[in-house]
Amino acid sequence: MTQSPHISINKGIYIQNIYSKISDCIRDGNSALIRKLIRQALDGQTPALEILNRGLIPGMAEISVLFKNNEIYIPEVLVAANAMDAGIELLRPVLAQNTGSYIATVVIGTVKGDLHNIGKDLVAIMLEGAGFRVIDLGVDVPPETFVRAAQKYSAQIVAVSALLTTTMRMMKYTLDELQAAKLSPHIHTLIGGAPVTARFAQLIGADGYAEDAVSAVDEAKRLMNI
Ligand code: B12
Repeated sequence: MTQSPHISINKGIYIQNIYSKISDCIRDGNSALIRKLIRQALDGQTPALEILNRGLIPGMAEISVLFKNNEIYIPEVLVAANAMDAGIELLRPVLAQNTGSYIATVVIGTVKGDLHNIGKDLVAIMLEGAGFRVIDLGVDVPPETFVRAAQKYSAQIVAVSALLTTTMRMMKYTLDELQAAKLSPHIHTLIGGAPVTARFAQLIGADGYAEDAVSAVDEAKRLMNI
């Protein structure tokens, strides 16, 4: 039976409403309500990626603008980041589902001196969902820890995140350490984070760059010749 146009328009408005409520929850730091809304949306068969891209990400983008304009401060940003994390945790099992066999192993982390984890976590989740084995080293990761993990897990890709202009240079040190370690076979490096550009990636000799989590998957596949 085909759905009546009224029902589908109403459903569209309802979903749109959920997206904007999810965004509001990020701003208000309301983790409890965000969990409830995401469960509702998932129960209603809303794709997890849509919830991420149309609810959570715009919510965090709003926070970024408010923070930049000094309309909110670190404590509010932290509360918003916690709500974002609460939402991501619910989407993780859906986004990171994979078939069981791995394309390749990726070691990922945020560079030393940098505590931003949200974007790096999203990249990790999307890579996992696309069939990569992901070893997440967390935040504030020194170059030598990247090298040791790459060796230990026989990684094919090392993915490095930085969100501060002051920690971008740590990406170069990390890549230099990886190169100096002469790991064999050659490890591909993939970098990203809000201040990072393709030009910067080229400048420091990274093999790949992506501006968001979805294109990070394409870029990782390109590096693996898939
Ligand atoms: C949340 C946040 C925080 C939170 C972090 C909480 C957490 N658990 O992560 C807290 C409050 C702790 C924080 C602290 C600080 N922050 Co802050 N923070 C932000 C904010 C508002 C949002 C970042 C975020 O989560 N975005 C959402 C995610 C989804 O986007 P994303 O991180 O960009 O990730 C995407 C892409 O970049 C890409 N990507 C990310 N990583 C990778 C990795 C790879 C391999 C690839 C391929 C792609 C990729 O894919 C992701 C998904 O699509 C940004 C604003 C901004 N415009 O970025 C400021 C911002 C990054 N912070 C800033 C500053 C200044 C700080 C502090 C120095 C503030 C202070 N005075 O203490 C401290 C630094 C602490 C430290 N040592 O790291 C500045 C940086 C300015 C600069 N030019 O360097 C920004 C830009 C805000 C601003 N406009 O002033 N911050």
